[in-house]
Amino acid sequence: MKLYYMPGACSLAAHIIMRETGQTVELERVGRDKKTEHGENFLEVTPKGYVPALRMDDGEILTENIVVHNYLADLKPASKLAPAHGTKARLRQDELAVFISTEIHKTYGPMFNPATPEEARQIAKDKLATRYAMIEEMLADGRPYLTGENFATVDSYLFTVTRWAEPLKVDLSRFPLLAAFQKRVAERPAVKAALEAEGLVKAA
Ligand SMILES: N[C@@H](CCC(=O)N[C@@H](CS)C(=O)NCC(=O)O)C(=O)O
Repeated sequence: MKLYYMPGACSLAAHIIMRETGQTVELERVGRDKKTEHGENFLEVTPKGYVPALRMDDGEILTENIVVHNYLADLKPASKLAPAHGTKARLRQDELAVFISTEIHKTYGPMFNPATPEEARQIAKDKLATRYAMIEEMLADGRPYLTGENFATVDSYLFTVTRWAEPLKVDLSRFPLLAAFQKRVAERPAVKAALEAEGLVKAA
């Protein structure tokens, strides 16, 4: 399997999941010009032009974060990154994944565009504050990860998008449990390895 990625983009979540589940990690970096590091035209890989895109072993391309995350986790159920299909636990995890995607990930999106005016940035920041308050509330019972004791796909996703707060000047200082969560996830060996492989931290 090959993961098309951009360093530090949302594709980091799938990358972490591949490492957490012990799958062989083949990475292909995509540039802003939509050319990959080995000269592929990324728009021919996926006309959406978005990472993550996963080239599966049968050669087909899979896109959309949540679907890619669940596919990778379901390949390795023993890793327990996603509960079994058809269970209430899976339903709740999927609910959370969609919340992270539509309410958090996609709220950051416009802030990456230098043309987005300050007023729109502030609206996005205010919305993020209300969404992160809900995450903080979830963590208030002392659970280490979003769904409880086990690291799951949604933890990888939340960690990845929340890394953008600092460069985009989103103030998360009101959320100490979230800060502890980010630190906890960053300390996982698979996460460290993914961050190093994408050049986001220096190798220890
Ligand atoms: N609907 C897609 C969106 C993925 C997405 O937003 N990818 C961003 C990186 S986080 C991207 O590839 N942006 C490149 C661009 O806008 O040209 C999903 O949920 O997977």
